[in-house]
Amino acid sequence: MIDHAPSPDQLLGLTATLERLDLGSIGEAAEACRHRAAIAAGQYLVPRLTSESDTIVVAVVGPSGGGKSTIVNSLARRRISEVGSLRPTTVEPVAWTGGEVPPTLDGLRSRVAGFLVDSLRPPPEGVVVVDTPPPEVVDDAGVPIVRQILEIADAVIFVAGASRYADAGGFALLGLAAERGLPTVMVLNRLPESSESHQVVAADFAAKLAARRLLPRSAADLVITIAEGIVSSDTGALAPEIVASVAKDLEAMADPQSRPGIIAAAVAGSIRRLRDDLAVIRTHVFDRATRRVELLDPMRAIYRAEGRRLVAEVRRGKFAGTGVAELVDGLASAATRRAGLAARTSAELWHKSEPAIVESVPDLFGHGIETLEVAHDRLEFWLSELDDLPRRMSRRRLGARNRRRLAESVRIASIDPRYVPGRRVARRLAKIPGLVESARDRLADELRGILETDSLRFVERLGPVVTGRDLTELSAEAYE
Ligand SMILES: Nc1nc2c(ncn2[C@@H]2O[C@H](COP(=O)(O)OP(=O)(O)OP(=O)(O)O)[C@@H](O)[C@H]2O)c(=O)[nH]1
Ligand SMILES: [Mg+2]
Repeated sequence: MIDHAPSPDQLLGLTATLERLDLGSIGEAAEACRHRAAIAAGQYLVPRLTSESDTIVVAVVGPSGGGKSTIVNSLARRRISEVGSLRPTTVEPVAWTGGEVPPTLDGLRSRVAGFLVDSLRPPPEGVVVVDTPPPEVVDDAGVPIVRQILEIADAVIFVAGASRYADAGGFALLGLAAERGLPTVMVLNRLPESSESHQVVAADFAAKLAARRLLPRSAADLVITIAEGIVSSDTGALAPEIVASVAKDLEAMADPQSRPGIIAAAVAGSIRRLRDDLAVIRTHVFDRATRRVELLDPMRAIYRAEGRRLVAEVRRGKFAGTGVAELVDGLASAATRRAGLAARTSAELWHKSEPAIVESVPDLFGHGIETLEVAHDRLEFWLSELDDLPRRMSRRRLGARNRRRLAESVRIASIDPRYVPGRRVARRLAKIPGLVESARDRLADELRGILETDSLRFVERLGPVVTGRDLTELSAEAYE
């Protein structure tokens, strides 16, 4: 078993967190790490650490047209997977199995109808061979399907046609297999018939692989070469002896003595990569959290400054003399205008430092479409509370008429610094110290609240926050 392997429970918790998180707003690199870490933890490590199955999954991968499906058919001596001259031909994985299927294939099995080919002529016992689509075939999220299969495979047969063996896409797939420590059979297929050129091409391929640390040494004999042969229209296969070397390597992987070691290496590789991916995700999350503060702080300061200006102009008496009927309208328009100014300044600032966040939302350059309505509601609420405020602050009962008079004076006093109440009202006001100040403060709170609500549109633009708990899950000690 693996030293310091995380427990299946930890991995299940981690998988749930990874599946729930949305790192799209944090960036493509973080999102790509999240996606593959979720597959590695949930679809490979949990099943491998909880199941007794030692059946291995051998993925046949490589550039389109290299002859992957032809080789699978040739090994099976029957049509397992369609071969064709249109590129790509294979668009969904096909598994060739004698019956037993490890739980690491459950994710694929539920996704792809007709995925399994239970064969009359099965592969060696203890092996499931999966023919994969070429790298350009992607799922709904834009991730190549073959990459996802490489997260759950235990070993690899890499097939490249002679004309495309130096494709970057092929090396990228081999890089993934190497990161996970998967044993990889290299096949150079469809070589010209003259066998002396085989050595030359195989040596060049081996040198390129070794330079990328994808082979331990640059030696042509580490590459299986197959000449272009005759493909049977009946079975889509070459004559079985042509793929004899590949069949032999497959037999070797299937040896019951070898399989536990192959699985242990792949599990260790997945854990190693999972740790690296989690570290990358955490770095991105921290960077984004810092960036969030850098964006939000100045925006909030701009809104607060507009809020202060609005409150100051109300307190200076800009709305003095406005009748009760027009007051809410007047204040709501003023607050909305201030929100529009704050929004424009903030959006321009964000545009300077991170254009992409504001470019697609021109609305951010002005107040929100609901701000005027929100302002109305909040100011109506303030006004309606004035009626009850004297009673609440004095705990005294007041007649309905007196209450209305007092509320009216408080309303006027809140917006007119030069207001002098009549003597009787002044006496009542004197008995409830702080009443006018309280009404004024409540009005200021509502005005500031209108602006703050408008500013939430900026906060939303930055997407969901990754919580401290999520971060703890992503940095669980077992992955350190
Ligand atoms: N004559 C001949 N044709 C071959 C040989 N190997 C593959 N082909 C043909 O090359 C074409 C592509 O082969 P496939 O096996 O479909 O290739 P693939 O790698 O599975 O391609 P994708 O599914 O697109 O990734 C088909 O028309 C095959 O018949 C060969 O050794 N000889
Ligand atoms: Mg194919």
